[in-house]
Amino acid sequence: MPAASLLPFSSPPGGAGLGGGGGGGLGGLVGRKLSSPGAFRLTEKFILLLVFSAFITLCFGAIFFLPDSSKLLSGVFFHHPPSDQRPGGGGEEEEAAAAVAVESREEAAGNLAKIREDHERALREAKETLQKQADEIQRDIRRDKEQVARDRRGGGEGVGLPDLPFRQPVGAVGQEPADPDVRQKREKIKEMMKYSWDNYKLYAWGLNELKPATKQGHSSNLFGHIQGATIVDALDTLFIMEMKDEFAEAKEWVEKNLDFNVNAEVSVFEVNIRFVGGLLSAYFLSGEEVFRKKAVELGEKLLSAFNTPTGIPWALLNIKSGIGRNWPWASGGSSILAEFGTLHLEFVHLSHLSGNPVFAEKVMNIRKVLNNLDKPQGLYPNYLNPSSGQWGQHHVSVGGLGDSFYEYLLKAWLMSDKTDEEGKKMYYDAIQAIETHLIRKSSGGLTYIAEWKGGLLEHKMGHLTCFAGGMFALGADGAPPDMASHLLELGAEIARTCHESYDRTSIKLGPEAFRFDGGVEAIATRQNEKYYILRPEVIETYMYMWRLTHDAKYREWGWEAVEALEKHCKLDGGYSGIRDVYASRPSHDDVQQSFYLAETLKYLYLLFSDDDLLPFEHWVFNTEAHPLPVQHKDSEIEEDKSK
Ligand code: DMJ
Repeated sequence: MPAASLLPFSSPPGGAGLGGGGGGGLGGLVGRKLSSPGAFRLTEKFILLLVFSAFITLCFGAIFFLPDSSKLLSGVFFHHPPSDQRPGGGGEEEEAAAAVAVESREEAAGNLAKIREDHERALREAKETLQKQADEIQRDIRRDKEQVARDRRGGGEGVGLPDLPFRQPVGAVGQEPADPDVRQKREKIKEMMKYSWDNYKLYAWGLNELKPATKQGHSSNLFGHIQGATIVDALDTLFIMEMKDEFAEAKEWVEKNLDFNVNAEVSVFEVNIRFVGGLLSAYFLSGEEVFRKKAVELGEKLLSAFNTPTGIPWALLNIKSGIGRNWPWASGGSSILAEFGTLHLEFVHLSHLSGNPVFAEKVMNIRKVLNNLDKPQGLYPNYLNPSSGQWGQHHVSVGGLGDSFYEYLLKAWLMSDKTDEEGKKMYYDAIQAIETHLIRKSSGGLTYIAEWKGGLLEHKMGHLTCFAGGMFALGADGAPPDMASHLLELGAEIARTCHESYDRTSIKLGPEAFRFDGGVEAIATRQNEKYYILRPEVIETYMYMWRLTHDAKYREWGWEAVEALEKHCKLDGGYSGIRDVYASRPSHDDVQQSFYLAETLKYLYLLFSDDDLLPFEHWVFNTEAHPLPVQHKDSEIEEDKSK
């Protein structure tokens, strides 16, 4: 999780927009009775725009049309009448006086030129400020107009969507595996899902997550006051496991209770990958319109995050006021690469589903900003300032703070049916630089991905980084010739290293980060890196490696993880993370993360399913394991011919 830090609640006051609240103010003055409050705001903004425009014109008039002030000033300020008007003209005295007068006039002219220059600069600055405000008002008016149009079509945000005939993509459901042993293991994983769901339902229904030890709800501040993270994150897992009753109750909760009209400061990244991603997948799998409507509604709320000088979005956004900011700990007010770089897949689909190109435009602009920047050694630092458009600290990571940026470049290309050449180039260029500067082999023969801090390597690999094994393997087919031959092998090596990090613990589940220095390999040495919070990345890589190689060891390793989860993480009230994976009697952190249902259990289920369930030619997984359909060139969404 790239942005794992705590988010303090400091919700800014609600938007005090122009004319908001009733028919007072300018809206009242013009005395028109309009049907919606949005229309009052619009009128007021038009008037303000007129006032600003008039003022700007006046300012310019002041420069160009007022009489030349230097002429006026020469007489008024310095009192030097021309020589022929002075008494007793002539003689040396007079010449000296004349010389002084000439000098004074020159000095005066100089002063006047300076005054004029200052005067013009001040007016120019005032004009620019006013112009900026006028632009903002114009943007606001445009937004309000769109909202009024939506309201007229009936309802609130996200409604009035274009008619889109639903065609279920290939592979939304799969066949039963033929092998009884595999079938049984898959059934066991489905039981684990049912256990997680039932306990969540019993103790934390409608809240974000479950505390399985104390049997109560857990609210993460990543979602502000948005509720139901586990429900939305679990929807598609319930669907593909054919847990129909549970899917129906989840859908009903979304219809009746999922509410984005809350005064909530949220993590744009987390809300996008879990809520937007979860709703999109639920729509593409089931065709239920409520999911499309909710996804677009939430996407529209997130758009305000892009209101920065560069269009690189804020990390945090109050979805009521539209005010954004960055994590206080992020280098010099920077946005985070893995956060702003992990919106692309969802936003491209949002444009398609809403008929509104704005979503895709926003994420394409992110690419533009990145492409215009110099990359140190071809690497992307984790921090980018959204105001200056400059990198913050030169820290590079394929784990936390960087990870899913790379994942989304590759998957954007795959999701576009391999037409997004820009995404492809950015991905393979980045991977080449990562191979050169970050990937190393330990003396014990384990390949790992180190972190880069201003040119120095830290020989540590995070659990989060383990997803990269699957990513390298997925991108092997289609890579430039000099990389294609070894990317699959690199994926296999990373899978092996990450398996070692699990195998070298007492509970056979791996730590948050492990090191390759101080005489150890693939072992956590710091107490604060020894925890396991039900993360999916290692199992994710097993799943990709299984699909791409059918090497039996990946299923064996996946099954080891199932047994460890059952033995050490299962409590009476659900599944919990572990504080120290090396302790002989592990203690529990008392959180059943929503990504356990969205990712860990889904990837395990897919590992023991046939390849016809969510096949890679038709689906890509967002970074929270929510499947999104490939946008095929020939037909927009391929029909499942078997239906
Ligand atoms: C998930 O929310 C996503 O996988 C994200 O990309 C990073 N980490 C967590 C799970 O570990």
